[in-house]
Amino acid sequence: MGFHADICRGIRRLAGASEVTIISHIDADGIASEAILNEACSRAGISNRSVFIRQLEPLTIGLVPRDGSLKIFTDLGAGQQQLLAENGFSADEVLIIDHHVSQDGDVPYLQVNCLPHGYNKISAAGVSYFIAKGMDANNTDLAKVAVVGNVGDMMAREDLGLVGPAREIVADGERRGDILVEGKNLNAYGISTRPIHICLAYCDDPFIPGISNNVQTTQKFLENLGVPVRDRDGRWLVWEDLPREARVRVISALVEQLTSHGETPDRLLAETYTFPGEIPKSPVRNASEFATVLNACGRWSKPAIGSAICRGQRGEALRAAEHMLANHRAVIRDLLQYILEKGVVELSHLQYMHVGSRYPDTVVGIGAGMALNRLNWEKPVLIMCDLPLEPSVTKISMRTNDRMVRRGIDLQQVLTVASREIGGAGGGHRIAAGAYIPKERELWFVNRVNELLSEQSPPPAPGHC
Ligand SMILES: [Mn+2]
Repeated sequence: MGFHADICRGIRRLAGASEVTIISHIDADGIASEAILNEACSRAGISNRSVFIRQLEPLTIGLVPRDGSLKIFTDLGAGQQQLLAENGFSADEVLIIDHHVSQDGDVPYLQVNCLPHGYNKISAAGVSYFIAKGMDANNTDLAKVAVVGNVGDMMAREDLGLVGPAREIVADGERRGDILVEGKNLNAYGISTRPIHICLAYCDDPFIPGISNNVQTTQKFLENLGVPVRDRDGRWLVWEDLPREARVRVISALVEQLTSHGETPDRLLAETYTFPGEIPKSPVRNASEFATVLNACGRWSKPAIGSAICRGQRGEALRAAEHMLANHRAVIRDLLQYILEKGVVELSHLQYMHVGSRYPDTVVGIGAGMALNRLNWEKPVLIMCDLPLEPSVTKISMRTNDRMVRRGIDLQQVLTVASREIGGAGGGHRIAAGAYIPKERELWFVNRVNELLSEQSPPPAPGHC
């Protein structure tokens, strides 16, 4: 059966329901998926309600209502089918819309999942979008939200733009005028909201020698190029403000900066998705910044606000989200500082540390990713943290980068294998993954992960140090 046939079956199941419960994940992709399905159901006159959960596991399954509604699990569920079966959910009351690795259980649930069909560059919001579009062709106004979910789940990262079936979503949004697609724009976060020198200095993919992590030098670099960093009223300019000619000048200089340091400029440019319907400099003006807004809502336990923003609410909802975003950034800055100051323990193929219960477990992975940019990028970072509600469990967050993934590192695999060996559970993606393990096995676990990483690493090339 093809992906398209699965989508059609999902549409039939959904369109036949009179009442729906959407169970979704609290990250950007989960919130975007929920918003798309929520909107599609509401427009079709299907009564629906939503439940957001951090992870589908024995502790949270009780949040899924036992009623006559069709339970749509989105951005989760594929890997937890046995859990659903064990909890007595029947095949005809469940629809799974996911993009994670699927694990069959005792009950054959209807699943719309791109992954078994070989599409690993579409997120749950993308799959949800195809269902919504199939229900009603007018739902293509949700393409923008689907792109946000895909970008939030790093689907555009490796190829510097969305690829495969996700191109259809981009094209739908572009055709409607909802998405401005720029093929070769600066591959940096914050092109709509951050002062240009900050935007460039925070760029870590690619790492630009002399620019990355160097705000003051970057401001001088721009001034030397004759590129203004402030407008006539003294306000900081953002990348989006720059005329094309000035952008070209900056990019040429950055290419030179990279090549003169023996680095390739391959990752300097990427396709970007800007939303012309949003106010310039708004935090929802482009896909990657919009995704951060959703992540902030999820991580501060207000996913419904993120969903409302996806469904078009602004005003109070956006103000609340901006407040969470500011909070989110302050905590992450603090966490990053803590990791760098306290220092990681280095093993042969891994660097790790334990942050205890100082930070909410939902931001630890982001901190790990940011810390990696300041640490030895060849060794994946593993951060452990306590879970206040579950003292016997330790949460693990791991991050690596594209270069290591290209060399064969797969964090999803090492965490799945190592946690399974001690009765824990792990999952995620090659570049970013997480796990829950018994607290008393922490030391054993980091050594086992180190060992598994060493098996994935090719022997060092001659002359490599
Ligand atoms: Mn996802």
